[in-house]
Amino acid sequence: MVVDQSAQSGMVVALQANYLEVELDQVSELIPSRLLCTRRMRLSHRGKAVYVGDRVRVEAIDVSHARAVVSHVEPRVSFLTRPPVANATTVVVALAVDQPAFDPDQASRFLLTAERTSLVVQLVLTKTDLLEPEKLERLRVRLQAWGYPPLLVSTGSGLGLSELKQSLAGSSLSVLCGPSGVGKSSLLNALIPELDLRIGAVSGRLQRGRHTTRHVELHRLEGEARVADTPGFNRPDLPNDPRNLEVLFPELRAQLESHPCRFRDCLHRDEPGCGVTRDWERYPIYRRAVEDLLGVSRPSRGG
Ligand SMILES: Nc1nc2c(ncn2[C@@H]2O[C@H](COP(=O)(O)OP(=O)(O)O)[C@@H](O)[C@H]2O)c(=O)[nH]1
Ligand SMILES: [Mg+2]
Ligand SMILES: [Zn+2]
Repeated sequence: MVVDQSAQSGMVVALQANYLEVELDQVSELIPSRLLCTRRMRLSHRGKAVYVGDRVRVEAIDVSHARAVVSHVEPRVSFLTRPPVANATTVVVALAVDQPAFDPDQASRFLLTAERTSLVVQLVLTKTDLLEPEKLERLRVRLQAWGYPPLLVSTGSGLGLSELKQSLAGSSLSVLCGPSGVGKSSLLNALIPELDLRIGAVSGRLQRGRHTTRHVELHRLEGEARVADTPGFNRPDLPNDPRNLEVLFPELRAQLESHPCRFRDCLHRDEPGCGVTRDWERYPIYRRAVEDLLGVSRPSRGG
């Protein structure tokens, strides 16, 4: 075996049982670009976890077996839980125009979770081939009013794929999330042809039970940009304090920026003199989220 003692830097792109798969920053003819790594004892002793997206230093590279040891983890610029991803810069929320039908409540659950990360949130509307142009335009205008000008895409017609690729290329690590069946894997396959992810109503890899835990893998686009296809990320992760909900709705955020509510602790419900308008589509969703956090009981639907 050939051991290269020089240290190299790279990024953890997948976890496999106790191993880390690391892609090296520097491509060379002498060293395989993807290495299966263990952690240096020092790291595992300190209980320092290493996650997908972590920037690491690897040493003791065994060139012939593509093995190495992770000796150091760089500080993270961001960290998402459920599923854990380090250093993400953008959250892409994929929602279908149909099949599954567009559902504003489900859409909002994903968008609120995405907003909770404080990262850039980009909305992508998939399967646009399934909707007539006028209806599609109406949906686009509607989502723009939510504060999310959507990228319209279709792997069927090819619409918007180059724009999506360009948008992803501008962010070093994008996390792709959205309900099952909206076409996330199809999109990644279209953008990265050598990928060949399983397509189906439910994620094939999970179904086969190869990864029973939530599993994330990073895929390289052009250059340094990478994208993660997340199997989960669909349970809303709401703040404990309802006063922190307003920042998660961009349309409310914008309203408060130009016309701040004069009450500092206002929840914008029925407070007399509250300056927030009620004439925006997601106001009822905002209000329900506030009430859920307050533990206000509502009559159950259908009695
Ligand atoms: N009509 C249409 N169907 C699509 C499109 N993209 C994906 N699909 C179909 O939607 C289903 C789910 O796709 P998949 O990529 O597995 O979704 P995922 O669960 O979000 O990864 C598959 O049957 C795909 O063939 C699209 O742009 N248009
Ligand atoms: Mg999938
Ligand atoms: Zn108010």
